[in-house]
Amino acid sequence: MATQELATQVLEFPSTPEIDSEEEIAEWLEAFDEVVEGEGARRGCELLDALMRRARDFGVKVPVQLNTPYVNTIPVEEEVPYPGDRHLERRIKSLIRWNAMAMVHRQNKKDPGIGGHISTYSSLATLLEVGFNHFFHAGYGDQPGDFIYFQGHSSPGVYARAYLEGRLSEEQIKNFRHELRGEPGLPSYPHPWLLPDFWKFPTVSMGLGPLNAIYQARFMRYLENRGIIPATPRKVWAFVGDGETDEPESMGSLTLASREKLDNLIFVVNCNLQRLDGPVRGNGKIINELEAAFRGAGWNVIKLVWGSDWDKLFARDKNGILLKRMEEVVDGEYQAYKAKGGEYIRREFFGKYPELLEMVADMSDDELHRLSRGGHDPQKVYNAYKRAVEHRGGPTVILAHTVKGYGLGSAEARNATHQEKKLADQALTAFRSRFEIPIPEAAARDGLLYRPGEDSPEITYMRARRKELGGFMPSREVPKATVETPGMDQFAESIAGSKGRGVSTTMGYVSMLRQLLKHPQIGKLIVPIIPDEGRTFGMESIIRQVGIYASQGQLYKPHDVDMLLYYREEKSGQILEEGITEAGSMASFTAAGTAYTNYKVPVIPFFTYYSMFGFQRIGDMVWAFADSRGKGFLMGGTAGRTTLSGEGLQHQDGHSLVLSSTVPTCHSYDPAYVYEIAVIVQDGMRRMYQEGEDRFYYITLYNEDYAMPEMPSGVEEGILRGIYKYRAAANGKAVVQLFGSGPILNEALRAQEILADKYGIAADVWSVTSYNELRRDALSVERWNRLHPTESENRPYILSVLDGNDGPIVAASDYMKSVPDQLSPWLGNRLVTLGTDGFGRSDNRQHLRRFFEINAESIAAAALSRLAREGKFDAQRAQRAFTELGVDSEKVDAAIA
Ligand SMILES: Cc1ncc(C[n+]2csc(CCOP(=O)(O)OP(=O)(O)O)c2C)c(N)n1
Ligand SMILES: [Mg+2]
Repeated sequence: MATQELATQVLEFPSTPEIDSEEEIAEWLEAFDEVVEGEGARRGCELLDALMRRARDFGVKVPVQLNTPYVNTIPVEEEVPYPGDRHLERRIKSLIRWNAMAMVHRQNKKDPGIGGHISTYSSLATLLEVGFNHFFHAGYGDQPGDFIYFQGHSSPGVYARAYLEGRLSEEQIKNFRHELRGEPGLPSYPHPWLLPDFWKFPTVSMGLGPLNAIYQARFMRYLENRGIIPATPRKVWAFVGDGETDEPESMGSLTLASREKLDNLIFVVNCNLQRLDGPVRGNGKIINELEAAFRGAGWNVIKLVWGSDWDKLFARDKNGILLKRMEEVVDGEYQAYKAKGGEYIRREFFGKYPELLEMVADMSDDELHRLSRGGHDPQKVYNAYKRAVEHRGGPTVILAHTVKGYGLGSAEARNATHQEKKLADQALTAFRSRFEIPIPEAAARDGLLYRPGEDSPEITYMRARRKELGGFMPSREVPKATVETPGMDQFAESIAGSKGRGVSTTMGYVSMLRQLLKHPQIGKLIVPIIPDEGRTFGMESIIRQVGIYASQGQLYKPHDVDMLLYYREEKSGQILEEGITEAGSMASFTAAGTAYTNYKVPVIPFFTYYSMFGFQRIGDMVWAFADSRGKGFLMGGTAGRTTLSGEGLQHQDGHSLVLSSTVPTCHSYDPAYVYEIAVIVQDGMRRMYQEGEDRFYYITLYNEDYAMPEMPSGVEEGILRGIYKYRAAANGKAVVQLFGSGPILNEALRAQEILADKYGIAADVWSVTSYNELRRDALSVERWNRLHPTESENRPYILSVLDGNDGPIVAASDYMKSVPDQLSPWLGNRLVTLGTDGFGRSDNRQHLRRFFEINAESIAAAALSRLAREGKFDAQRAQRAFTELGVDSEKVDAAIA
């Protein structure tokens, strides 16, 4: 029968066999048993797999089975022996455990409330140590080695190892979480900003590590496929908390990793079954839940559930009763076993079935308590890592069963263990005995740090292992900046103006980008990133020019292939077209923006997106980007609450400039003209890539078309520092100063004409490219003045520019009033701010600007009103002006409407 016909007769898989088929089933099972017993489990698996495939060919509906039994994925007979010195490695690990615990304990005794964590690392120690001793490569040729995203809260363990290695001093360890004492200290968590030669990746905000790791692995392939770096066996390892997997960021991009066949990516989920408050899945099994999710997403899943001491019990388990019991028990119980000890385990776990009790009759309670979990057994961990490293064709996740607070006595596996900072005297001495720390009991009670002598077997071994693997980790290095960035001649077209043609700043930026991509030296270093908005921004020509990166090339003939601007995908494509994921795009921006240190290639990312869906949606990722000392350009397209017409409340952005101002290394600009963008981008590239400054940019881009003027002479400094006079009053000395930003500069210019023509008021117009830069300058000048009362005062840039320019200042932009208000401490009551506070509306620009009172008429009326208050203009005349100009004095306030 043809498959087609069969497919129409799809059969449901019966949950219970029919009575009359029992005999047949028994025969099949017998045959299967023979295969497994004779040729091993793997053969059985192959057989089943073949059967399933055949069933599918015949259209037989096969039930989806995403979970395997609650045992190790790697059967004991397939394990290879451990290659290291188990005894010495245990000694080393014990010392690290001790010092990690002691550094937190001591600090909290000395400075109660300073915090720190001891139970995350205690569960992770073996998983990290097997990696450090056998897997984590520090370098490949002249390329850096593996990338490791550590669980943020395990930092004390990573510090303690570096202390034993002699890389961190005792003084640093003693100043854990005391960074501000005039002595070298250590930050709480992985922060490249604070410890720039050590940490590479900030991970402590849950979910960002796993997401960034996926895109890092993908970006590595991108650089390889584009021929920018050589292909190496380098891996990205991400150590993730099981609680952390609740974050949508952790799990949201799993399919990208399998789709892109990222076999350079390994997740290790530390399944200690607990998060901060209590169990992760008390009523279920986090390992199984994650297994199904990862397998469903196409990952290679390695369950690492049980330690080697269970193997002999499995060997005794002829009828599967042990496994049955393991399947029955939920995580809340597994946690309780570790918290309550051997007698409880015997009664509650093994006691359920007489055969099970019998199975462990010869074991003491203590032995039952010590029956280990996979993530604490170096032999099992080694084998899982080996499999993961050797796996080809896709990413691997290792689900490692561990115990939170392992070895911490009464804190082990308790709900409160995450918050535990100090141990009682008795717990400290018990820890010392259990892990054989060679210090006197009294010293143990004080939580003394302990480092064996330089020539001790432990230190010698650690160093030798790291030498073999290429050096110490983590470690962050920044090569000296060598890029010669282009001068303004590169931007000739952008500063020439549009010769009267209406263009938007977005269009101007896109052609600037197109030119940059052609630059002989830096062209190939540009990384354009877009989350499915290329057409919105008119970037089709760039797609045609440099292609979209597609690891598989283009497996189809695009329908528009005959057109000039067809959808071009290729293996060496330059654009990262991420699809609809701002978080994923930001992760790519992070990988690209830190490539200057992580890959030693100074690529220059331009991430162009819908400004509304930037800072407010992925602000935490931007913060981590800054911590990473990331560089590049965030380009906020479709900016402005009133310039993006029609789209309404959820799309119209009037506040990203408020949010961007909160990030210390982010330099925000709100340019009106294309030449302003050119000056900012040119200088930004120079500062970041030629001078090596740790900074990045946020630049708004608007979609309103108007004539772009040619760049006037001498405005560069003003553009960069935040303000310059664009057009002075035509007749007489100005009595009012009008500040405009973005397209609202045009409204200010129109207001200037209205004031002059209708009311005889002379006004100057200024383009304010960055209130935030002006504020930062003023704050720093003011601080200096405060700290040096005997010296003569310096003046903030904004005040020196305004010298001799009198009268009230009306500042209008397409952003919230708090943006210009950043300058109020220095402009005092001269400042009148107009802005777009409140929710957006669906209408056109004209109506939107009237509604938000930022149109030319509102600006002019505001100027007259202020002049009237100052006695410089007749108040009645000012009130009439509102009516004449169509500004409704009794209209509802957009800020609250
Ligand atoms: C985004 C975010 N939310 C909350 C926290 C606070 N927090 C720190 S650790 C933690 C629990 C972590 O549990 P898990 O991921 O299971 O790690 P474990 O310590 O158990 O290994 C929480 C909620 C955080 N660091 N980041
Ligand atoms: Mg956990």
